[in-house]
Amino acid sequence: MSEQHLPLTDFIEYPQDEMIKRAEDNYQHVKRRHSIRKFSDRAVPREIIEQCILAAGTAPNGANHQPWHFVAINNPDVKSQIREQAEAIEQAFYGGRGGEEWLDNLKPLGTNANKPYLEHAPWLIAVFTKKRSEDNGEQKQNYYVHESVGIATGFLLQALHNAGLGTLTHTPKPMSFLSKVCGRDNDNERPYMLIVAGYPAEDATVPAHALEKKSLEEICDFL
Ligand code: IYR
Repeated sequence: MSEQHLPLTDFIEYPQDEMIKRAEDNYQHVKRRHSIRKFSDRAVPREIIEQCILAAGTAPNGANHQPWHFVAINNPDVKSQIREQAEAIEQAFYGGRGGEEWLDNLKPLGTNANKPYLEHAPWLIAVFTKKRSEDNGEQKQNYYVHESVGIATGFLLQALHNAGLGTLTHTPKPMSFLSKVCGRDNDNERPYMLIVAGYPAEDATVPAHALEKKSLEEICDFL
């Protein structure tokens, strides 16, 4: 493809005081995103999920090959298959497979092998990485696949939160069952993460431990 550039016309410049306000407001907004594990079964329109996945698809990525695929699941039968298989894996994990240190580190979160939210939440979004992408029937190599899909998943979580939905990242280990359930069991794609999205249940809680965030000094140096 030949190199063609277009003028940047959609960048918005704000006065500096407004930039500070926007940065602060965004921090206040994103810090209200919490991983929740009790979801309401209230329906969420598909259009909201579509817009959030479109937002995820704008993430910066290697050579713009967009090495991701999303499977948005609302079907109760598919959700119950996912719950059943995820719980079997988590039973092995919590039964000892996770190892003593990991299981100890999870205690403050109060998580266990029961995952009712995989059925209760209206939407599960399975995120897949792709080693190669197709371009006019041609296979092309993808680059920085994990970095790219990680950023896209971050965009997706932010979009879902911004739309007013509760979210949870779920990574049962191993996750290969998701490939089969989602019909993407091939040599090219691997499950990366499962995102749960919906309204929080009325009695949803946040573990106190999860609210302890490192200070700016701890996470950042300015040189
Ligand atoms: N996948 C398990 C265990 C788990 C692991 C981490 I690291 C967490 O931050 C939370 C849970 C589960 O979902 O219970």
